[in-house]
Amino acid sequence: MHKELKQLSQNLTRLIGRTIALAFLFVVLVVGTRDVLAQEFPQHDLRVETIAENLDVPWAIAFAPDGRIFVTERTGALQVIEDDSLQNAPVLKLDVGGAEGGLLGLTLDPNFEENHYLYLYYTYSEFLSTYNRVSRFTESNNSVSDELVLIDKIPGAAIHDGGRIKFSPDGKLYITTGDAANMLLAQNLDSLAGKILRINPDGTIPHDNPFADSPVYSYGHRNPQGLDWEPTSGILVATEHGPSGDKGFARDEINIISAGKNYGWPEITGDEEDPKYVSPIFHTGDVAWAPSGAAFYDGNRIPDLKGKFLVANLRGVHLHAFEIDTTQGKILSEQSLFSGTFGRLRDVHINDGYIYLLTSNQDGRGSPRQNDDRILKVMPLNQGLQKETQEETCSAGLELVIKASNGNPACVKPATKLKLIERGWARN
Ligand SMILES: [Ca+2]
Repeated sequence: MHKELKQLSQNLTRLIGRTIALAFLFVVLVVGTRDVLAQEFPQHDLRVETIAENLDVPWAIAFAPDGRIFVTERTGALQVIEDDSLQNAPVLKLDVGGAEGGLLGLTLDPNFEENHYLYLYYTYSEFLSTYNRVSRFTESNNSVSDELVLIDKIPGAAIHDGGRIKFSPDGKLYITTGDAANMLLAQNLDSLAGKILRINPDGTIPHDNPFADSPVYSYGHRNPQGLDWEPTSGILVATEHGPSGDKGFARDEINIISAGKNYGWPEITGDEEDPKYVSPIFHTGDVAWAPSGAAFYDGNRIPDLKGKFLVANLRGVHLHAFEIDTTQGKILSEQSLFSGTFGRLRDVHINDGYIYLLTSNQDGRGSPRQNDDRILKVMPLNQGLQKETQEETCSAGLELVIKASNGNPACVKPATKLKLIERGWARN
């Protein structure tokens, strides 16, 4: 009897042990899988999904009107995501130089649907020198050709290569350049280093630039890597890496950029003031955030972030949201999102009211997680849950089409919609 009881007790213990192990496995499998696919942030009413992974230091992202997503990898490849999947073959593979330089900025022509022009900023080596250039390519069927160099011999180095390119609302191409590890160049108006440049889309110099026959728009910058225009005022705001590497204090900056102004590097930093220079409207003091890409949130899907200036931070491992009074140059409020969750963030981009983030944990300064680097899509918390039933809506000025091949919805310009339907790519 005792023996049977002992046996029964042993069996029960084993059964409980297995049940616990199975339950644990279930939690690991289910929660683990969920962790890769989507993460919820109830405190912000947000949900984050991974839309591409195993990228190699993604640096900039651009959305074509036909639904394709282009992304640069710093190591030299331009990749494309089509039908929700990262294509095997890169659009372009460039031989790049410059350690922390490489294939950096990317933007599409505002009239991409007509001309298929795609712009890239990249670092290259020539003999013993390192330079950066901005080139225009023509895209066709996920490949590019006909490189036209728009601006060349921007001083480059292993660090401080700038690299963000963006079209302004008035159709000029803006380019951020770093001081190429030579701080004196930032104050030299004859050098393209440590500047924000402004050119026409064909590489010529706009007649209304602040310095005659010069692409220089503003100067005295150390290493700006993010910029965007406030949608309501049209005011340009830029992020800039402060001198944690040169001077031992961080002082990463947010600047309001005006034509022809001098932003002080390396003469003043932080709260220092001098009538010759423009001081930042915000700096990070002793803490290095290493701010990179930035974008004003102009969508409607996430009302809490409406109008806010979002900044992707590398060393700060978070997304920062600033409410800025741009005409007064004052920060009204600020908040930190996703702190530490995704690691280093290189860029933030808004498309159709969603926020896209690029992680940068493979860049040699981070701790890569499983499936890094990734492209993340930030959406309202309830969006994913209601995906099946919720009717798709598009932002103002865009219309909904259904892709013929897979039934997926897409938001496009009305003129594009007609063309896509004509080509049989989409149906109503
Ligand atoms: Ca400054």
